[in-house]
Amino acid sequence: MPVPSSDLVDRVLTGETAAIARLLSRAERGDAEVYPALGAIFRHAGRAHVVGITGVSGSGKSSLVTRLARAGRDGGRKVAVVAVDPSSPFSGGSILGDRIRMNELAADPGIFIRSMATHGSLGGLARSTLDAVDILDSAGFDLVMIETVGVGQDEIDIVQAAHSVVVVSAPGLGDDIQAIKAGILEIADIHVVNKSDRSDAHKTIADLKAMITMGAQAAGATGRKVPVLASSAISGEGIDELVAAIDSHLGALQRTGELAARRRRIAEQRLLKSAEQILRASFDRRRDGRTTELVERMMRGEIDPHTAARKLLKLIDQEKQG
Ligand SMILES: Nc1nc2c(ncn2[C@@H]2O[C@H](COP(=O)(O)OP(=O)(O)O)[C@@H](O)[C@H]2O)c(=O)[nH]1
Ligand SMILES: [Mg+2]
Repeated sequence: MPVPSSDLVDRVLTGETAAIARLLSRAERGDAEVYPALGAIFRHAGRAHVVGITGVSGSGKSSLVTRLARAGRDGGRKVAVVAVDPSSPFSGGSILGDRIRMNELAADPGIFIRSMATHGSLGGLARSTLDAVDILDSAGFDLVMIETVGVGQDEIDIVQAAHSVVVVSAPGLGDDIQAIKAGILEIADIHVVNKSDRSDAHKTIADLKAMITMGAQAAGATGRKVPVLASSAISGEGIDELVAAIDSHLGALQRTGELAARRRRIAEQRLLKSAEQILRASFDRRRDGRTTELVERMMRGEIDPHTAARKLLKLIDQEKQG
C-alpha cells in the first residue's frame, strides 16, 4: 500500500525533499486521492514570492533562472523552480553544458527543481503547475519561479498566476521582438533582454523600448512604467539588477495594495479553471448515448447547436441529481 497523500502533508510542511517530490508527482497525476492533501497544502501556502519567467524558446530563460536561483541562495533564500518547457534543461531537453550547471544547483537542499509534463488535458497543466507552486510554497521555499515558454493560452494563464512576470527577449532569434509575436508583451512586469554579451543586443533593446512606448501611448500611458533591463546569463552581467527589479516589483505590489488585488485575481482564475475541469470531466464521462438523438434532430434542422447543447447539459445535470 502506498502512503496516503494526506500522510505526506506534514512532512511536506517541514520541507522534507522526498515527501515534496512524491506529492508533486501525485498532484501532477491529479487522482482524486490527492485532493484532500492539496486542500491542506493550500491553507499553508501564500508566503512565497511567485515569479513567472517567460519568453520564446532559446532566449535564455533556463540559464537566467539558474542565475537567479543562485543569487537567491546567496541572499539566504530557499528557491524552487517549476519548469513548464519541453526544451528546458530541467526536463532534460537541452545541451549538456546546461544540464551540468543545473546539476550543481540540484545538490543544494535549499533549491528544488521540478519540470512539469506538457501533455495532458487542456487546463490540466495550469491546474497541476499551480498545485505544484502551492506545494513548494507551503514547504518553505521563499522564491518560487515558474519557467514557461510563452506560447499558448495555457502557458500564459500559468505565468499570469505569478506575482511578478519577467518576459525574456534576446537578439539573434529573428527580426521581431518575439514577445510581440507570442502575445506576451503586455503581461510583463519586467522586461529583460538577455544575451547582452552579443553585439546585436542593443538593437533588440531599442526595438523593445520603442514597442513599449508605442503600446503605452495606445493604452493612454497609465500605470507603472515597465523596466527594460539587459542581462547576460553567460557573463552574469545585469543579474544583480534583475534580482533588484524583481524584489522591487514585489515591494511596489505590497506598498500599493496591488498584491491583494493580484491574489484575488489569481484566486478567481483558479476557481474558474477548477470548475471548468470538473465540468469537462463530468461531461466527458456522462455525455455518451445522450448526443445521438440531439444530433439527429440537428440534422433534421429541428434544433440549433446552441439549444441542443443546453438540452444536453440539462440532461447530464438531471442524471447527476437522480
Ligand atoms: N551568448 C549568450 N548565450 C546565452 C545566454 N543565455 C543563454 N544562452 C544560450 O542560449 C541557449 C538557450 O538557452 P536556454 O537557457 O536553454 O534558453 P530557454 O530555451 O529560453 O530556456 C543556450 O545555448 C544558452 O547557452 C547569454 O546571456 N548569452
Ligand atoms: Mg528553458
